[in-house]
Amino acid sequence: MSASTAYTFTVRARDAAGNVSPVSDAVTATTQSNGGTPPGTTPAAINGRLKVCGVKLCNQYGKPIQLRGMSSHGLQWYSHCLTGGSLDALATDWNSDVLRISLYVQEGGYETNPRMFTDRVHQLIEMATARGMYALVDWHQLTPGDPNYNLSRAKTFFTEIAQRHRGKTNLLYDIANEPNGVSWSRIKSYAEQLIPVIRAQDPATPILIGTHGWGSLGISDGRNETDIINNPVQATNIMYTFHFYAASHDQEYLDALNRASDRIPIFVTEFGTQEASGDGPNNFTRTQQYLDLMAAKKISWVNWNFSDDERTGAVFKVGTCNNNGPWTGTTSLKPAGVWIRDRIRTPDSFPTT
Ligand code: IDC
Repeated sequence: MSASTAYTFTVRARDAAGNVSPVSDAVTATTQSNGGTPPGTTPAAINGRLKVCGVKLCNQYGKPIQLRGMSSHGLQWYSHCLTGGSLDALATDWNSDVLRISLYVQEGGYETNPRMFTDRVHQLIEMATARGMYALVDWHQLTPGDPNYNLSRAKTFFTEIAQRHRGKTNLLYDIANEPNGVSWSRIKSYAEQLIPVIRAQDPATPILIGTHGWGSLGISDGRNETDIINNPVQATNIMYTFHFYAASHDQEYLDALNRASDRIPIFVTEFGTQEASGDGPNNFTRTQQYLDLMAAKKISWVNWNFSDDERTGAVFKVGTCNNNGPWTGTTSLKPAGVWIRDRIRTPDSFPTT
């Protein structure tokens, strides 16, 4: 088709559970061919700018949706797993809606070279965008666990990210991975200092806030979601994050997610099918219970992680990244990778048990 050929096409959006929407919901777009993928057929093009609506995440038409996808490993260690080929596979073989870009702050991450790491995040946002995925920018603070320790770094980083990318409609900002050893009120204070700085650049991108007890809604600290419900962050278009590792976190955590998601907007920005170490045996039965709950409630999720480290939770076999693939299909995948790829690709094949 020539570059000037205009055509009309109709896409039927894949919704939360991966269902193709009824024709009445179909989006009709008229555009010009550029010889590539028709605009309007990718998750980011179909759903457009996201917005928190009540306790859900909604697309540009105000319809609740669920995003599913993968988190990178730490960019300081596994950046080489994020290539044109691997991200093509994530977008078109895995059918992932979202890439979480995991920028560790410590442990050899951002603080050691802010310029280089910020540039790499810019590049990965562009790579996700070119493939029609949402880009979830993860400020992966972890040790120390009090996000206030990195507040001034976070202001610098997010100011530049938000200023550069505010024209895009496919971003999400995760401002504090897994706060730990810190009270909810201190996390809230951090969020209320950082959010206005981001909003000054970018008023529209949803902002995700880590919860106490390593993103457990406080459960790992012997607390619970009422700390947040009774003292919410004073800002709009925000969500709270929940993380779980299915072989370590059982019914008490599942119950907390179930309760809290009726009261506050939740995004599961990280989970594993194995133990909290990201290693050890997979518990797929328990994970499926979480996935069923998240599908029923349209809670978006991101799995840890899209790398080839030696742990069971890294989806690729050791050596895949240095060999530059193969990235598609299942030959390079560990068991957790085979399992989670299926749930991202064809979630409806795994109905509630
Ligand atoms: C792990 C990495 C591992 C790294 C460790 C410390 O897999 O290579 O040495 O972090 O940084 C989390 C964290 C995430 C962890 C992951 C698995 O958000 O950084 O990754 N996990 O332990 N929370 C619960 C589990």
